[in-house]
Amino acid sequence: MSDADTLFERIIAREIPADIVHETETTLAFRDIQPQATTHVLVVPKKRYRNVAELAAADPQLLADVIGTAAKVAELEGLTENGYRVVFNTDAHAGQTVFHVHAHVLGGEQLGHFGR
Ligand code: IU
Repeated sequence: MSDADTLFERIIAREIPADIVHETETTLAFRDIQPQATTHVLVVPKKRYRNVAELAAADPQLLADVIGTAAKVAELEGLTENGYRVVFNTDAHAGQTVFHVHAHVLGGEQLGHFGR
């Protein structure tokens, strides 16, 4: 990938600290530094892809790993009874700011309807 490294490569490499919630061989889950819900955890594949479309096209198993880790995080955080949301912001109109694909796992309260 030609883009400069993102902060997430440095978190995966343990070069900068993060509040890690769960880790698998292929994924890492850590708390968002600016939480948008009572529980807000990011799940990243350790291998970098720009966004979820590129990940899906290149490595569907790794996408399944990311979703599986999101489900595990929901379980660990006590979100499964009342439900939760998994979001992949993809490029400009969605406000993607870090170009290392990540799933947002949001819950712990009643969430507003998404959109604008
Ligand atoms: P987005 O979907 O690309 O907009 O989400 C990026 C998220 O990464 C955003 O919610 C930030 O608060 C979060 N984040 C973080 O948790 N730790 C960091 O070091 C950086 C961003 I840079």
